[in-house]
Order: sequence, then C-alpha cells, then structure tokens
Amino acid sequence: MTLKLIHFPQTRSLRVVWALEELGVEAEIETRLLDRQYLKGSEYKNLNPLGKTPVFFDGDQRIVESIAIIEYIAKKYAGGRLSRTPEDDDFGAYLQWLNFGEAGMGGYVNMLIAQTALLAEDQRIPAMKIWAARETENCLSFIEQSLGDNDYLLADFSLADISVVYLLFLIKITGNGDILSEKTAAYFRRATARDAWRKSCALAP
Ligand SMILES: N[C@@H](CCC(=O)N[C@@H](CS)C(=O)NCC(=O)O)C(=O)O
Repeated sequence: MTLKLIHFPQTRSLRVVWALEELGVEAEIETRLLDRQYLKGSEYKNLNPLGKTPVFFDGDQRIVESIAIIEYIAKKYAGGRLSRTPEDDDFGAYLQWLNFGEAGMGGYVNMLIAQTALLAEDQRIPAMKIWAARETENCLSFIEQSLGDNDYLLADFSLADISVVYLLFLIKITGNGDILSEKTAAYFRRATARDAWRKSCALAP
C-alpha cells in the first residue's frame, strides 16, 4: 500500500488528514505552503489537473474530491470505520450529511468567502454576498435543527462530521463565524476538541 496526500494547511486536504488521523491509517503526507500561483502552474497541475487541493494517490490511482477520498480510505483501509453501509439504519442520513458538506453547502460557503474575504473589495458584488449569506444561514439552520440534542450529526462521530465541520472551520477563519448559532458553535468546538483534529491542524510545511 502506497498512500500519499499532498496537503495544504487549512484547505480541503485537511479533511483527508483528519480522516487519516481518526482512522489510524498511515499515509505519506507531503505538506506544502498554499500558493495559488503554484496550484495553477504546470508542476502542480501534473498532480491535479484542476489546480485544486486535495490530491491523493493510492499507488498509481489518483483521487481529487475530498469527500470521495475520505470515504475511499475508510472503506478500503479502515474496515468501514466512521462510515456506514446499506445495512445500517442511518445509511441514508450518513450519505446525506457526507455529501451535504460539499455538494449541498460548499458552493454557498465558497461564495460567501469570495464575497467577504477572497475578492478585492472593488470586485465584490453586494447582492451576491447577501444571497450567499442567506443560503449559508439556511444550511446552518438545517444543521442546527438536525443536531437536536446529539453531539454529532449521527449517533456518534463519523466522516459526515469531518465533511460538515470543515465548512464551519472555513466560515470561522474567514471572519464569518458570527453567523453560527450557539448550538452549531458548540458542535464545532466539540468536534475540533478531538485529538485527531488538533494533530491535523499542527501539520506545517
Ligand atoms: N470539491 C472539491 C473542492 C476543491 C477545492 O475547491 N479546493 C480549494 C481549497 S479548499 C482550492 O483548491 N482552491 C484553490 C483554487 O480554487 O484556486 C473537494 O472537496 O475536494
């Protein structure tokens, strides 16, 4: 087994590092400094033609979607821990939340971050910011309602939390954390108090 991740701190490759740590799966993790120009250059695009992070290798197989990568690792190398199968009662909820973190909510959060942090002020479009904030808040209230009195999205910690909590992290580090409700902020604190999260965040180039 030759597993290798190219990791850029704070980006979506953090989901993969976190999953590797939680699952106790060994992989070579090459941590690099995030540099957008480098991501778009030919050297990096030979690794990931999209010029995005993460990129993960299992021998000569390459995978570039963070959610696909964490599910792949859990199913192939960790006996399905932190994941679910069709035999589990919460299989549907698992798939929903696992994908919600990228397909359902990720686009709105990306737009919010672009309109509040990434784009130069003179390139921002106020109506887009309002739209992205409203859609992100809609996703956050769905998370809050679904948490109920549970600590995590399912009965116990799973890859679905890795998917969703990473977005809460992005919301916070880009100065938008005030849109998290107390319950969602507490969920974020609980998940990021885990040793595996702390170890993952400590990786530096
Ligand atoms: N759906 C992809 C999204 C990948 C993605 O957008 N990654 C961001 C970092 S969090 C990136 O590479 N941004 C650099 C850019 O778009 O130029 C995944 O989850 O892996």
